[in-house]
Amino acid sequence: MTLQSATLYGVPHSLYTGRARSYLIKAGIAYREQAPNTDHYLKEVLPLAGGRLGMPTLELSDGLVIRDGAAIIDHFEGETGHPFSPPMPKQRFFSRLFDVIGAEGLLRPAMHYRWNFDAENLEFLMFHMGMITPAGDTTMEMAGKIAAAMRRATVSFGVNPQTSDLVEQLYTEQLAAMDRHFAAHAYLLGGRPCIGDFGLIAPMFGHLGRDPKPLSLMQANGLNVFRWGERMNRRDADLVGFDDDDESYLDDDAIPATLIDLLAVLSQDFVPETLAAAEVINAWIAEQGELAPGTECARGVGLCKFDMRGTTISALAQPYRFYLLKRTQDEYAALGDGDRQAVDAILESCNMAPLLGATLTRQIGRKNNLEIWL
Ligand SMILES: N[C@@H](CCC(=O)N[C@@H](CS)C(=O)NCC(=O)O)C(=O)O
Repeated sequence: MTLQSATLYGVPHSLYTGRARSYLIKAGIAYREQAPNTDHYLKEVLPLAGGRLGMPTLELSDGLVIRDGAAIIDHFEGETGHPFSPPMPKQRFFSRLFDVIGAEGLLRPAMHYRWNFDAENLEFLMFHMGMITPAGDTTMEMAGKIAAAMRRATVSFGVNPQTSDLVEQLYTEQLAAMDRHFAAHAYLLGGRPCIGDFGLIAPMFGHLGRDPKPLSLMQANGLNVFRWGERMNRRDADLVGFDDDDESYLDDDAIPATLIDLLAVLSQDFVPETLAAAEVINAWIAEQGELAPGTECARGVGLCKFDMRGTTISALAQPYRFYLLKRTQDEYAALGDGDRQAVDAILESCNMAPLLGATLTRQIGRKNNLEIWL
């Protein structure tokens, strides 16, 4: 099999582009990155991407177009023998769990630290917003419109004046727990990145590891996370600073204690939000009556409400979270008895066990580069 050169449609500051980019770098796939605003993209690529303008989208030299970061990673994993899916079952389960938590579960701090610190970030952000608009007189006006839409999205993910202190408090704890992990291990599961590392890099690079305000927080309070972010954007394993230069997953299907501690912190909003979102989406499905198979999944289908340390958070209920979570649940279903008991004990200890029962009444698939209801 020959790996082809690819064009990655994305921009430096895009959360989801960061996940696909890191994968391409680590997998050694030749690519060039372009903003999704060229004539070629709009006329040739976008129609093949289901008509959905979204970053990342990948175009291969044979004309194949793949929209969606998970689908891009799936494509190459499938072609190359799954080099970033741990071969051992427990590690494979936790890799998938981190993929969904990383890609979908840290949008509040990512958006808050980007859009609610204008003194530190605004000039930097407007420079970057200009990258996704077509060149011309109206560029800055359009950049302003994109920024306004992103501020609205920040609120829809659950950040507002009543919740922002809590978002900051929780992110401080999450960053500290990540820092303790990456002080001991170069990647989530040892000396080699797994699918979960790519999910986690999505919020931790483009937003939280790059915008001025959160970057300064990370450099002050999460140096080991900062180094992991660098490592995730380098071709080599970059184990500088570690005595152990073993570039493999931890022996014996081990799940490190620091990772379990991190999951306990991440569970605090990820679990109640996921349970609340499942309820809202399932009620929405029930209300649809005839939801024809093949109908495109909307980004959100209503607001879910959940309690977090005495504060009510109201956030968009997004079906896509369950598309990724199902893959984690499928890994769980494939575990043998001994491994299942071990995973159960870990999930109980970090309060993540309820996720196993958070399912939708309709499954989500993909067709023509779009997520659809099956
Ligand atoms: N599920 C997609 C989400 C992609 C996504 O939301 N990308 C953002 C940029 S980071 C975007 O393009 N937003 C504009 C839109 O969706 O219209 C993935 O994982 O790739």
